[in-house]
Amino acid sequence: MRKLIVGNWKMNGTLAQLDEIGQIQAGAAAYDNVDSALCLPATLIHAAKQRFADFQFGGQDCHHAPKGAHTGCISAEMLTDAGSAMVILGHSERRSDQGESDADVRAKASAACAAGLHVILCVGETEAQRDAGQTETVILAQLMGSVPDDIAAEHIDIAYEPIWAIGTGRVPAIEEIASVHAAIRTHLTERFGQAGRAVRILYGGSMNGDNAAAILAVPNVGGGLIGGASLTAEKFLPIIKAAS
Ligand code: 3PY
Repeated sequence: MRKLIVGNWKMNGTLAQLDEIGQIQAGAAAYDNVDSALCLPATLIHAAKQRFADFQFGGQDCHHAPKGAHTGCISAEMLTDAGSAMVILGHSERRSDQGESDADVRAKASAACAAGLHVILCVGETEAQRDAGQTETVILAQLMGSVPDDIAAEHIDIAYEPIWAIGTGRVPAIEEIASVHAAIRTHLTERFGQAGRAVRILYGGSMNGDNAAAILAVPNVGGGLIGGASLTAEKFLPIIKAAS
């Protein structure tokens, strides 16, 4: 299975960063056996797609409704209109900052698929849940609650992002990553049959050029969702290279 390396720019980047995006796109072209993409602030997607038409861009959230009186929100159709191919949904920062529930994420995922977007759906446990030995229970409950039953498996990837590893420089042991990814794979195949085997399960949380090769070699790790290390070509390209 081809690996997918997606940068999550979060609330970073203005038009001044278009040149950096150009360097990422140019460098990533050398690794044509890897799928790479950047999920940008919504304000940058159209300009980036206009300048770098061959590269894949995405958003970081969308509303569940197609349009209407939702001040400040962005619909899935607006993301496709701006040039997005994908959208990150259910990131832990949105689950905590905006109070998004599994049901919210599920509704957004259905809306995104209906608009033709590929969904990268995030799950992850807190440090307290991990310490209490609840990691698998939490992850499986999030998958059950937030992945729509009728979603076509080829339209979704799952990103496993332990919350305590995001932006902290800490990563789980390789065995922990292997065990959570295996549990996610079992859930997907039990639920979606053969199609569940083709869903990529990305790892996210402090992935960088130094640890990417070891993490990407773990069975059932189909790529990475990268935060801070995706903001510059200098840091992001080594991760894409490690996936090649
Ligand atoms: C991180 O690695 O910081 C992320 O949250 C990626 O989504």
